[in-house]
Amino acid sequence: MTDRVVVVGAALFAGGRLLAARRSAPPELAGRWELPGGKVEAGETPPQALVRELREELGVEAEAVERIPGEWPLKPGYVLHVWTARLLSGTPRPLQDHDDLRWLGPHEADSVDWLPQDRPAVAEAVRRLSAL
Ligand code: 9L3
Ligand code: MG
Repeated sequence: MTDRVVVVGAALFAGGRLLAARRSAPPELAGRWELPGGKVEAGETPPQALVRELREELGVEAEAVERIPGEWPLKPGYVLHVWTARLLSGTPRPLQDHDDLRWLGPHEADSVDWLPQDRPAVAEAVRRLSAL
């Protein structure tokens, strides 16, 4: 096994819309939009990491629903996995690593400048959103 790090991103759905988060750091990613999330830590499952990251980054309680098939390479040694997620309580606020949030309807998903690695999963998330 390699020591590949899984980064989990959340396609967080609420009210028929998908949450997009604009990164404020690091400088090379600042201003680009992503599915919020972060690295799975030792001893965590990806759904547990997703719950923790959304609590830390957005101040909300959420639960992972299902994985969007596929994985996307990030920087060397890192891969992105994406899970759909349901908002349980709270209103997302950009507490760390983000400086703006937007709830996007299915027809607005292309209105932000997504990180390239997030685009395939965003496209699939929007398909699922449209089918809800
Ligand atoms: N990343 C890409 N797309 C995402 C997320 C959550 C993260 N949807 C990339 C950005 C960083 C790395 O993964 O290079 C680690 O993410 P974080 O822990 O800084 O959020
Ligand atoms: Mg993060």
